[in-house]
Amino acid sequence: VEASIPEPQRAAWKKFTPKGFTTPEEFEKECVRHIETTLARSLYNCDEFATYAGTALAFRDRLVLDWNKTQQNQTFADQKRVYYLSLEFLMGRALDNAMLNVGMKDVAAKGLSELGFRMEDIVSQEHDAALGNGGLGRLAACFLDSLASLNYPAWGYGLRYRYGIFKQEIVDGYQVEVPDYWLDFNPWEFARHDITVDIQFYGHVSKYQDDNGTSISVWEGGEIVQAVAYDVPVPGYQTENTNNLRLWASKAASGEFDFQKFNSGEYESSVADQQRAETISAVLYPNDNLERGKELRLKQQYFWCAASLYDIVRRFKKTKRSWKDFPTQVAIQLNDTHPTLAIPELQRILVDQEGLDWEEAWSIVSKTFGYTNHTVLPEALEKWSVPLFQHLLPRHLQIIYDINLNFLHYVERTFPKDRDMLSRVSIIEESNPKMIRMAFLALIGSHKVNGVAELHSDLIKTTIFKDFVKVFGPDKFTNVTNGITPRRWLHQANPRLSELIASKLGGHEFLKDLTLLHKLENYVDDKEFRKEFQEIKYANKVRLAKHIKEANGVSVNPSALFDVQVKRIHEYKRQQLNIFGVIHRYLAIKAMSPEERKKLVPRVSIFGGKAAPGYWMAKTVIHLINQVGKVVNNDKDVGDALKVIFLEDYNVSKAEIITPASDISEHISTAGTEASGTSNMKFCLNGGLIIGTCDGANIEITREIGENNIFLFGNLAEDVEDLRHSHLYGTYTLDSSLQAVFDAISDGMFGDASHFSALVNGIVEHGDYYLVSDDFASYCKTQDLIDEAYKNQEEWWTKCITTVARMGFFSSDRCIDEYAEMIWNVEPLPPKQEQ
Ligand code: GL7
Repeated sequence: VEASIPEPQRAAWKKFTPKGFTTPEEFEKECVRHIETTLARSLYNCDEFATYAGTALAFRDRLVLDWNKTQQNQTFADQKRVYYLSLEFLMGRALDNAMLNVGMKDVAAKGLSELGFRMEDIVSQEHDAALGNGGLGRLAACFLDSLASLNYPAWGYGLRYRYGIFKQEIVDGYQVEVPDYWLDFNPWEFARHDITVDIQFYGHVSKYQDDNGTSISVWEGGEIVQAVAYDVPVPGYQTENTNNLRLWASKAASGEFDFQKFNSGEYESSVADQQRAETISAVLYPNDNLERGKELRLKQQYFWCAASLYDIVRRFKKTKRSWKDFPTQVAIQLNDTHPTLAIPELQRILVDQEGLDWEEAWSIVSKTFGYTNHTVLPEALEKWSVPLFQHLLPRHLQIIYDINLNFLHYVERTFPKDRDMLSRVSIIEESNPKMIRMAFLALIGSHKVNGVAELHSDLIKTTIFKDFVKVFGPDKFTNVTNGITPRRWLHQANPRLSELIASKLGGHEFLKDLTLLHKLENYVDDKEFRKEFQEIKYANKVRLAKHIKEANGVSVNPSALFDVQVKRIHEYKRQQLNIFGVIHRYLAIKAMSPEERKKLVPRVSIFGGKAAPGYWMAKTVIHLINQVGKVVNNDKDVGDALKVIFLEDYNVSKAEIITPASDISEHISTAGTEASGTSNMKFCLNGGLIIGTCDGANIEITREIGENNIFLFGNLAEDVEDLRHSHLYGTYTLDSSLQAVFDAISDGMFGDASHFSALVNGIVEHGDYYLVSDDFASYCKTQDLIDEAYKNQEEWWTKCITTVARMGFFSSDRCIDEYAEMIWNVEPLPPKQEQ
């Protein structure tokens, strides 16, 4: 390809390709140029936002150059690529990350200060890219960072929502949702108006005979919506490698604008059709661990899968290889079941459009996909009704039926005696209406299925996929324990700690190989190091206290023990257990003499997280936390001994402030419910300890850091079933201190008790599904142990430092290498050296 361009042209191009800046002066020049010419602003109306924009555009120029080279390099190398399909990418802010990855933050900071601005103020102007709900979406973002940093040829595919996850406001103690329109100014995306795909919906299937007399199915009629590509560069850390995240936006297809209507004066309704097409990618569904079976959601899924598959197939076809090479050139990872439609879609492309026979096509399809399961919660498992499917995607329904038929024939032959097996493993659930079980389709159409922590990967094999282990054998199932990127969650969020570590380890190499952290164990007893470590934690707490003062108007003491639970609000995550514990503590304080109170370890209980807008119980929990805060924070008897804070609108950029400031964080889900959790890893990496149940990745964290460095409590996953049973059918008495908490609530101590009756009754009368009462005593006892441990400051800091030193395993780099080796079979592609 290169040779086809004449030398003089190449030389001219090379001569004029921008080189990018390296000094503060060069950065300033680029920044000012963008402010003046791209934004049409000047010295006299240049505020912090304009300066953010100028800075972002200057760095974008730099990323784009690397990105162009990377894409060209990947095309020429013609090796296997990974495609990560995810409906959510919770990216957060991009500028700080770009500056650090390129290694030019200091240069920019110097330049900015010469222009009269502080780096911190500029960085905080950026709007979070919040195209995700919680852990699942953030994991996808960490994976992109690792894929780029490790030089894997990889693309992310997602949807370009016009509205990301809603903004949360707290009004009178209640959550109010405000739309997150985030695209006013987004310098990080490139609209590719030339890269479009027509996506079909509805219609019917007709059968025809081709020239050889074989029957072919043709999907006809219905409507067409256009997918337009928006590309986002994803820079790697200290590498030129810059990958692509392609997000699809929906638009009315070009032929779709109804000129008939237009000419007959129905201009408005013609525009309305246009808008209807655009609603497909308009909004992120705000549910975490819950599926609601809405038609528009299914439309989103197909729209995105079909556009991505078309794109992937188009790229493959350019290589002129034969179809059997497809699985050796293409690995597609399904982030949960949301992209499962990609499986029947690829089968449809191969059979209906490319003319392969069914068996050959299926052998290609089922070697291409890998499926990651992220939850065993029954309410989160996707099922779509057959009538809805029939209406929206008639051809795909036929294909799914055929996949199922072939599969069931195989099962029948293999297990002729187990007559119930067929209905248990069928993709179609024989309910009314019939339902398509997406997890089964994903599993059957993939060559590997993985869970996200050891316990979770074991659980899927004994619960939801038990029969499939018999059918396919255990080797189809594997585990990849989640991880986090140390670039964002240590280097960016906690720069002082990152520098301290670098000063002891002889550089920042640990940010690329996190296992190097183990060398910090040599400094556990080093006085200077300990002092510095403590000072950093204190400074981070001061920063959070400042934020709390600004946001909540409450003064908190930075020397108090900061106890943090920030994550989506969900009954299984048990924020209710935490707030009941806080009430218990409050009652205890009230019963003490002033002398006794003085001996207490002062505590700040910090909560944050969004409730799904339709999740009433979760909203009640938020309300209770705020009501408790109102009472406790204004009680003169309590003073510094206890403060209760609910931080509004928890998101990635707030997490970057909160995580480094925690002393103890709570990961207290009912055992067996949290697939992994990833914020647990972030807190430990930042030198905070955790209180947790034996659930998800807490178990592996314990194994790595040692039992002495974590506060575990509560029942085990294996006991949950029996405990639930005994609530419903056994004799059972409520723990007396929990009873006292409930009495305080029903006495109206925190306002109108009727507001909270469902929360209490769920435990007292309706079986306590999440086993709050079973774990309450053990939880409170463990909180007391934490107070005791905190009093022994020397030992406390030893635990914190040891924890950091032992967190090397939880880098998302390790995850990505595991996926690459066990599932994708792809190799890194280092950037080409400049000649
Ligand atoms: C989740 C799990 O709940 C969470 O434990 C896990 O860490 C995360 C990433 O694997 O995936 N599953 C899920 O449906 N959501 C999650 O965050 C929304």
